[in-house]
Amino acid sequence: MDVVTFGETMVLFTPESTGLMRYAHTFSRKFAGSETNFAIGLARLGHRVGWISRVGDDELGKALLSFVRGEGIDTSCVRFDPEAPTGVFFKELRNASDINVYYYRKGSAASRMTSADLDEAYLSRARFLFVSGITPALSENCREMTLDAIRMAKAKGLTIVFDPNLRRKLWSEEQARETLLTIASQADIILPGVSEGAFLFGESDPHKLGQLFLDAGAKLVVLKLGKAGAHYFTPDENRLMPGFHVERVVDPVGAGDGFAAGFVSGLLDGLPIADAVVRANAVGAMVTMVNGDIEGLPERSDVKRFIEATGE
Ligand code: KDG
Repeated sequence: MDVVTFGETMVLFTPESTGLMRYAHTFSRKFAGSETNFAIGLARLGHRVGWISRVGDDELGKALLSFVRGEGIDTSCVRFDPEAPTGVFFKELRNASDINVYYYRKGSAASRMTSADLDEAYLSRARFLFVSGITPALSENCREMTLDAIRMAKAKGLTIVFDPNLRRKLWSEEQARETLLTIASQADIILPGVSEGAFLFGESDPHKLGQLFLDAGAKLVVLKLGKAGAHYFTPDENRLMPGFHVERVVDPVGAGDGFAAGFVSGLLDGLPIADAVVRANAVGAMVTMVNGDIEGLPERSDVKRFIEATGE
């Protein structure tokens, strides 16, 4: 396996209409969760990914698991939890720049994961562990599990990739800042957005943020700048890689997960960091053109075409 990740995937209901969701009567049912968005992105680019989680022993949990498995993700470490339901969320697309997310996930099956859901032998089969800052926000047991997964993976020599994925609805500012900084100090590679950097360090200048994340412990920081692209920082160099122009953004949710998939895919292929960031920018941009977190994730040939047609 190339990459292992863990976290909650939910059933996603999206109104068929734009505007206020209170007027929506028909919804399409999809599935989404930062870690499986990322995992499916990687699988579509030809990599092998394993996902650790729990879903409810209910109809939607069964559909979700079949779906993720059908996208080529190894789900041998996903368990059905008979005691709790599969999490659900709604995505209200009032318009492409005004999107609200409503969670119905408290006490969900995935929030009941513990360190016992981690299998050391399974983790050690991969080269990278992808950690999202959403999982430690789900519950105290998930927070402990996240820290244990990082400890285990580091001991086995995996590279830890961390996307802070700040979700303010899930925890208090103090809890979020403390835990995300702790994880940042243990990650090898960190993929923050500027607003997450500002939340963590009270600083919005990209150069200063890059240095702050390096000082916190990361060896490589890729700071996401939205449509401007991304700026990477190592102790030896830093470089801004411009973003791709997108004619019409339909749904930006999930772009960060696509970005992470593109970037890790580049590293798995042995690309120089700059080229991996170009792939990340391209995948992130392509995700925004389609409604849904995963529906716009491209295959390898699509990315190549997009970069040639739109790129530098
Ligand atoms: O990055 C997109 C995710 O935020 C979305 O898929 C839902 O995982 C999700 C979450 O917890 O918000």
